[in-house]
Amino acid sequence: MNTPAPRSLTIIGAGLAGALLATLMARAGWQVDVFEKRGDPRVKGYEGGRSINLALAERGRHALRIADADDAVMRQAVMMRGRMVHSLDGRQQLQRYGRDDSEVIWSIHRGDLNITLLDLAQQAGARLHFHQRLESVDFDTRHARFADDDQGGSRDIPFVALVGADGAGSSLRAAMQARQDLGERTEFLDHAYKELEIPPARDGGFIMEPHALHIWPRGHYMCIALPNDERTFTVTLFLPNQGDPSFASVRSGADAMALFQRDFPDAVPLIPALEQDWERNPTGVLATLYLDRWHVGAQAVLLGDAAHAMVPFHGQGMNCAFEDCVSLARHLQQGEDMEAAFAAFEAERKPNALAIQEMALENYVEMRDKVDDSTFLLQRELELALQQRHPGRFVPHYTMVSFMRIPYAMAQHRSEVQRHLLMRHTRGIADLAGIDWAAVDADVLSSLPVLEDGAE
Ligand code: FAD
Ligand code: 8R5
Repeated sequence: MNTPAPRSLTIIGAGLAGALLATLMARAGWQVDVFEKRGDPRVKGYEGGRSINLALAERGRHALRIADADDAVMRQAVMMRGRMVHSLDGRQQLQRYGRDDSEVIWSIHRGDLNITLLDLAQQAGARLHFHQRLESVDFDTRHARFADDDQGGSRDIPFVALVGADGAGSSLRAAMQARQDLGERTEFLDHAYKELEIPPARDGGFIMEPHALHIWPRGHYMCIALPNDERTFTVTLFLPNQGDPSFASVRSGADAMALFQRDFPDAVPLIPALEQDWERNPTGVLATLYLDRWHVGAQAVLLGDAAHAMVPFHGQGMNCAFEDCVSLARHLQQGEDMEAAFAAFEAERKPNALAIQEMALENYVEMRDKVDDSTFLLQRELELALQQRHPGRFVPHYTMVSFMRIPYAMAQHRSEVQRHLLMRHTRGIADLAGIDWAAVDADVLSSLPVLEDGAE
């Protein structure tokens, strides 16, 4: 094979970010090759993890719109209007995420989404190579070695520049780290998760409210459930690794059943294969990955989970990865040389990735411990009232993260200011009637400038 031309990219990983970036760059006239260790999901059926649904929010949708993928993806999406909070006594209460049905998140099928994006990438002219696992990189001769886990054997492929879209366990990251210290650090959360399934009702419909993200908050742990378009729900139990209850104390399917009967009794009749699911499905680990550097010269750059894997509690991992793709594609097309484009991309995205990583960790405490707490609910009421009194100025935290495209770091900073304001003005007060509105309004006006959305 000849040395590839410039304006050429070799993308590692045909997952969510790899497939989207391939589409964007091939459309811009670049020569794009994508190497994926798994088989083509369009041929054999999806081999990915069993977790089939993901929450898509505005940041992700915006990126899909740029790639003309939004319509195809949204055809199978299930609207989630808010949190359906399940109390221990079985009561359910919907807490809306936004003002109306224009501010909602969407549950989408990971396999279908991946297939849609792969089709688009191919139509745009990207070449997709399956069963090609990146094994090693020779940065001096600019060759990457790929192993074929299906047929056996391996081959060396020349490259101009590599993009690591190969997920949290990135092989490209390991190869880059061997070449230059990336300052890699992984922080494991002392909690893990297990997935279980709720099948459709006897009549074939949804057995619970479909248009919500269900949460069973229980203090130090929680269950959630997201709807699938095939009328099932995927339930995820998040539990500490140590203590009681924990993955150390709940070991067998029978232990899990006992835990559910005690703490999630309304969910028990909905999960007929609870014990089998528990024993069959692997326990998932949760971690945050921090890097000081995302690129090595003009030769390689990381994005998505490979650069900044995060805990799932804000439902933003994919959304953030899609924003990365749009950003990298923009910098590459601006005509800068490859190294300048990688550096500008990293400078733009790294602070924002860090911000959503931190907010994701914080949202675990909110979901598992606060959503049924009266202080939190009063602060939430005040938040909504202030949104109405000061449109564009006081914007709720969840709205900035999920329904806007302002940089995550800006959302984080404003949320911090707002959180303190909400705490100050609700202290010792039982309901909104006790609020000193003049004082709150003055505080809002002095501490929160009007917010411009990050529309491009
Ligand atoms: P991936 O989608 O993981 O893709 C990586 C690809 O690289 C894979 O196809 C893999 O096979 C391939 N690969 C790996 N190693 C190699 C190699 N050596 N050579 C070649 N190919 C390789 N995010 C949200 O925004 N909302 C959610 O609701 C949400 N829910 C989630 C639920 C679960 C159970 C999990 C695990 C994650 C969830 N996320 C969610 C996070 C989201 O899945 C990730 O942030 C997103 O997939 C990152 O995209 P990526 O392309 O960087 O990585
Ligand atoms: N990821 C999500 C949210 C925020 C919901 C809220 C939370 C499961 C492994 Cl835990 C979680 C959210 O604040 O009310 N939006 O989308 C997705 C989440 O977990 C996903 C399904 C998950 C990794 C297991």
